[in-house]
Amino acid sequence: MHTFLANHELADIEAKVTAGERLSREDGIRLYRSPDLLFIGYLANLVRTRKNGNKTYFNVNRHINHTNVCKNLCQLCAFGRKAEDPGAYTLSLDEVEAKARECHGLKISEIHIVGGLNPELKLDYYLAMLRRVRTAAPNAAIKAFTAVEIDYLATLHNMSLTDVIKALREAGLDSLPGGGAEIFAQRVRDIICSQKISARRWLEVHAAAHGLGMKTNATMLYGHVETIEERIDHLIQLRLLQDRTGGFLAFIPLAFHPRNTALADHNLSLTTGFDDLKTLAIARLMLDNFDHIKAYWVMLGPKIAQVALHFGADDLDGTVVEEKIVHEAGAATAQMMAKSRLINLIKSAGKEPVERDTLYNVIEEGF
Ligand code: V47
Repeated sequence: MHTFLANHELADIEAKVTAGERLSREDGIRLYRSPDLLFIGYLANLVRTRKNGNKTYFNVNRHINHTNVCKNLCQLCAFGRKAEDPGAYTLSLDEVEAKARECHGLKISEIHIVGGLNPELKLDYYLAMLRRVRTAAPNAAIKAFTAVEIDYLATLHNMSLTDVIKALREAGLDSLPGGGAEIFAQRVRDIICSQKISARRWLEVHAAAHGLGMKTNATMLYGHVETIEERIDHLIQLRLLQDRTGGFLAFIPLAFHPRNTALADHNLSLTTGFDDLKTLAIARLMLDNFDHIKAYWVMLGPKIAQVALHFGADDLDGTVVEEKIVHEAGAATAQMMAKSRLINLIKSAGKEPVERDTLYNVIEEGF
């Protein structure tokens, strides 16, 4: 058997990875405690290559954030506003439709819609929005509404999660994005998002979507007050749900940006490149039943996102267009990336760019 270093402190984990065996909670914690980033990256790259070869997926997408008015106002978030605050906004259906219409000419294959929990907006607004976007951009899949928004609608209208998701799907919804998961440990949620739904409810929403055959994504917000153990426990809970349903498409680690949030004075700094790459790599190793690990350049910066393609990530998201959530929290990245630049980042990392749709069907390759 080929080994990187036979007497390495992580040699037993390497043996498990090469044999395709599942890593334990303890293995995950040991990986985090090890400073040997290159070794961890090497292991993650083995798995990445086994699952996706040399391909790196990307999609041509755009974001629409229909409102920043939110009743939760999570401590981690710089985007949400009270209705009466300066800068609070809610897009009219005409405005949302106009943004979707722009996508048609731009060959955008996915529209990512999320917003705050605005008490003025009821299910009829969401259904009308989906119908209008579907008509305005018939070739784009609609990935919309985090588990937090789905729960909000179900509670507001006293409906089951399944009935809400069914109604949204009939109006045009294709999949759910992975936001709102944060860190599942309640200790952490009490500090960073005390008003948000519990971990259990987040997982219930995704299970309900999967039960209807709808695919979803999963995220983890890291780099604030969580411990390494809480990160690994988060990954293990996702892995358990994926064992049950198989409904997750991709996992996206989200690097916390403290500026303009209520956590800004907790003495938190931006995540380091070292932690970003280690987290991506450990996610790739722990989430053995996820096909895709996404590097989100908006939060990582394009340079770390590119290097991440050798540390377990096989997907580089995306053209994006008009990202607001992390830019309100001080992200220094641009608000969009041209398709040609994404392709260049992937090719110059020695990987093969593959343009994909929401479900990872190939739209174009051989760039
Ligand atoms: O839910 C909020 C996070 C998420 C901050 O599914 C913050 O394909 C960092 O979920 N610093 C929204 N992060 C983004 C998201 C996402 C992004 C790209 C692709 C997909 C996908 C999903 O961003 C929120 C929250 O977890 N967030 N505030 C902040 N200050």
